[in-house]
Amino acid sequence: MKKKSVSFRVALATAALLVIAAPVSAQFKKPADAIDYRQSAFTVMAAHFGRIGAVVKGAAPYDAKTTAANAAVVSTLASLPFTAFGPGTDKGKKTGAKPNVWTDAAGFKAAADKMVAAVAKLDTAAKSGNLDAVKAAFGETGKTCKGCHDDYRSK
Ligand code: ASC
Repeated sequence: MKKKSVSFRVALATAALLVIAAPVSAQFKKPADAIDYRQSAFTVMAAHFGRIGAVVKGAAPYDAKTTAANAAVVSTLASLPFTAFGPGTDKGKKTGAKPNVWTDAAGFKAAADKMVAAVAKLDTAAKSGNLDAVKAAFGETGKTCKGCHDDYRSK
């Protein structure tokens, strides 16, 4: 193999560092990839949020450890979808996002932040092992999901 020059090595190391340091938001090749990513994150969140919902509604037994694990998943994922609503990701594949996600970006961000904050409280409540606290936090979180759906997502 041909020996690589020092400048080539430096360039390679710099590129590798840039990749590691890049924010998650910058890593989509095309709009459809961003849409897939955010929809996938929402799908997994909804699955785990729904499992907590079944407990809250009494349709499934309360197991503190399982509920805490579900809340931890939701909490880990909560902020991820919002890295994937960048400019130009309003099309490229079917999306339920309304145009005001982009025309009212500040409002959308505020709604997202509310959800993320509510999810953090749900996570804390789930870790406490107190079902009443989980129920209350679940209800508050659900309101923030609905608020964003009402305003920024087409039915
Ligand atoms: C869910 C889920 C949502 C929210 C929302 C709450 O379980 O998938 O998107 O709750 O329906 O109003």
